[in-house]
Amino acid sequence: PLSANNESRGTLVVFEGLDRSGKTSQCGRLVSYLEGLGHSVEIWRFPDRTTSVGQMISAYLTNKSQLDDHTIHLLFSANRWEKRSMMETKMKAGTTLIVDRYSYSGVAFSTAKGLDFEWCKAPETGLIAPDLVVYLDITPEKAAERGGYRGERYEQLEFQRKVAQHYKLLKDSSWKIVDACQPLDDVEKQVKEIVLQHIIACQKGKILS
Ligand code: DGP
Ligand code: NA
Ligand code: NA
Repeated sequence: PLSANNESRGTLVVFEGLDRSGKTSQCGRLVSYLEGLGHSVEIWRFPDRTTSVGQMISAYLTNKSQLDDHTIHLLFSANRWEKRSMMETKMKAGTTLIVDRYSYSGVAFSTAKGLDFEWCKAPETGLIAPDLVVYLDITPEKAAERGGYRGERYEQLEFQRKVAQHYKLLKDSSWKIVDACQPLDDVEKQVKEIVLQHIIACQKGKILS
């Protein structure tokens, strides 16, 4: 695993939250902001639907295929694993990665279906640990009101309620929770502050060590 003190290592920032919590647009705004400040930064997302594993996931999410709950869980995990070495390469080169969903989605969505917590966590072990997780906190009802559900498999209010409950069990010391019911510009401002502070703290830690 990558050490947090690796000299020129980029920072791994993960965004999590329910569907329609605003992750994708906040990630975009944040990356533009950091680029503007001269940071080396890239936006990533999981699932990455461009790979062959990702295409199987996409077919499942759009209800074009049926898969056993355990099988799709492992495919989501495999999709993160197939990107691991590229993530490591980028981070070692000093690039900060802003990632739209990661292992917490894997565990929250599958445990919401009733799968065992430890079983769900196991295949995530050994992936690069995030330095910071920004959780965009929105009630399932507010998220549904925003509209824009694309009719994908998990985009239903009742299921999103379960996902929200399971996300709450995953919160750890790497998490910063942002109230995503606020106007988008306020969310953006808070996200920028939190992430920039964290990147600067990580860099200071590296210089001092
Ligand atoms: P997105 O492209 O961010 O809208 O994600 C697609 C859907 O897949 C969304 O409902 C969240 C869900 N999802 C993302 N990652 C995982 C995962 O690792 N496991 C499971 N079961 N669902 C996931
Ligand atoms: Na979605
Ligand atoms: Na999204």
